[in-house]
Parts: sequence; structure tokens; C-alpha cells
Amino acid sequence: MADEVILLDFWPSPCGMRARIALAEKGINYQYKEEDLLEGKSPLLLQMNPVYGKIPVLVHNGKPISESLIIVQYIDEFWKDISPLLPSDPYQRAQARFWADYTDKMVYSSVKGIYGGKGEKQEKAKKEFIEVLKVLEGELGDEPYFGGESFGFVDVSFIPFYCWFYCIEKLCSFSIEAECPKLVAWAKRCMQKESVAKTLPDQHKVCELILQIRKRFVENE
Ligand code: GS8
Repeated sequence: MADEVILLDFWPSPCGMRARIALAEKGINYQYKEEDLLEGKSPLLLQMNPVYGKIPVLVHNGKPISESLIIVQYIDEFWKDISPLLPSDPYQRAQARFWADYTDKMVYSSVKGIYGGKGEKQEKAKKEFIEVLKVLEGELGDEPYFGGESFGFVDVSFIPFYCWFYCIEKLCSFSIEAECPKLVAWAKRCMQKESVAKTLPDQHKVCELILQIRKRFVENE
């Protein structure tokens, strides 16, 4: 019997995009279920992720898996013979996990500080965001991908944030490309991949939603 794969997701979510890109890299057919988080959470989401109640959740043959980086690793392990995302060498695997975790902790938190903050708080988040990008740019070095010659786990973990860059630049009035040209070249390279291009939503659409969320939760504080 074919696997039943369902993804509970919310379209602008970078965490959700990680799961979508990994599934696309492996060519897995799945059912996409949109959770409109601005309107609330479905009973299915609360049932499948009772601990955090957050998207993304991958439901594989009825069994839920939560937390985007865990989902991507699960996808890579389950469909291990198709386009591997993590390296096979244990040390290289540990390094890839380290950098994926870094994007999770550091990129995500500074992005949140930018779109969810204003004034000094936002300025501090902007500085942190640039520092974090520079660290990542250093780690990339002159390789085409964080995975070296091939697109891998760290690339999947980080590239979803690219479709938020336009809005971040707009909110903080600066150019990410001027700060980190190699990183933006990497992002453009990743966009050449079908799995990424078909997953990342239009940056203007993402920005419209972010500005709407800010109006609702930040600007009226
Ligand atoms: C974060 C998921 C998350 O923040 C992961 O999957 O990597 N560490 C988790 N999900 C948000 C949507 S934006 O990306 C979410 O579900 N928020 C609803 C809530 O906080 O209640």
C-alpha cells in the first residue's frame, strides 16, 4: 500500500517550507492541509501536535511528527535512497545538524525580533540578524551550497527565510545583498532548484501578510 503523507502547514511559515522542500527533493506525493493560524487552530492540529500546537506537522501513515528540523531528518531517513540531504559521515552529519540548529535558533529569533518589534528592539534585532548572516556566509565560504557540491540539510533549513528578506529590508531600510553578497548569490542558486522555486511563496505576498500581522499585533501595542 502506498504511504499516506499529510502535511499540516501555514503557507508563509519558513518552518513549514523546510518540510515542503524536503518532500519535493524526494519527490513524495502528499496532501497539503493549510492551517490558517490567523483564524485559529484546527482540532486536527491540536490532536496531532498536542504538546506545542504548532505547524508544521507531518502525518505519515497516521503517525505525527513535529518540529521542522526533526521532520526534515525523518523524511531524509525514511526515503534515504532518494537525494540524501544529510551527509553519511558521522562527523559531517553532526556539523550539518549544528548549522541547521544555528539557523533555527539564531536566524529565526532575529527575524522574529524584526517583524515583531519596533524602535530600539527592532534595531537590535536587525544588528543581530546581519551578524548571524555574516557567520553563515563565513560557513558557506566558496562552496556552492552549505552541503558542499550538493544541496543539503543546512540549505533546506535556511533557504525558506530568503522569501522574507524583501520584507526585512523594507522594515529596516537596508540591503542584505550589500551586507552579504555571497549569501544572496547562494540563495539565488538555491532558487534555481525546482524544489525551492515551487515552495517559496512570492516575497511581496509574504510581506503583505507580515505587514498585516504587524498592524494587528505590533503597531497598536
Ligand atoms: C517552530 C514552529 C513554529 O513556530 C519548528 O517546527 O521548527 N520549532 C518549531 N510554528 C508557528 C508558525 S510560523 O513558523 C506556529 O505554528 N505558531 C502557532 C503558535 O505559536 O501557536
